[in-house]
Amino acid sequence: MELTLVGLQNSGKTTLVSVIANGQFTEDMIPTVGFNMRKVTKGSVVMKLWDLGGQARFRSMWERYCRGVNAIVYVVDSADHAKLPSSRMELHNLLDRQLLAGIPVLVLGNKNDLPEALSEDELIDQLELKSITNREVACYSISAKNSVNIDLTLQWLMKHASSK
Ligand SMILES: Nc1nc2c(ncn2[C@@H]2O[C@H](COP(=O)(O)OP(=O)(O)OP(=O)(O)O)[C@@H](O)[C@H]2O)c(=O)[nH]1
Ligand SMILES: [Mg+2]
Repeated sequence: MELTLVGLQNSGKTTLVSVIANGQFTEDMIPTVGFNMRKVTKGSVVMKLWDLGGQARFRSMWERYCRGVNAIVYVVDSADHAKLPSSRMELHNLLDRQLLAGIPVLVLGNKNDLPEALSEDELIDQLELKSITNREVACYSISAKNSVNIDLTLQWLMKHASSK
């Protein structure tokens, strides 16, 4: 199974990969330059995770690394209200690409341990997820830091492992 993680810088993509891989949370993270690839085995499934840089200068690569994957994981910092409009714009921009048609998307509102974090329903609203009707979309509120809803996330991903 191949997955690509995208989303704005500082949303917690690399942190999430490391939590999925070995349960480790680190406060001091280095922004991803370009991309990282990590293979993680869960049960009988080998997941190939493409973890892309979220800074503006790397966003033009997102489409290329999303082509042909089983699912796109779009990570949002649900406590960073100021960045939500640009997060919404980048998400819809990406999903408008013809070559990515039909690929399921899992939107993760990360950092739900922070008091100002938006709920799932608020994220669905703010990111206009209801307007995406040409593919499967799910949205979970998670905390990579406290390992909240990581099991739910993995379940969703496993469900899409064999759907390609
Ligand atoms: N409070 C809180 N902080 C988190 C959580 N997940 C990640 N962080 C912090 O958010 C910061 C950014 O995390 P990264 O994983 O580097 O973010 P990224 O999305 O990979 O960023 P780029 O590689 O630049 O795109 C780090 O300081 C993490 O410790 C979380 O669930 N809760
Ligand atoms: Mg990163």
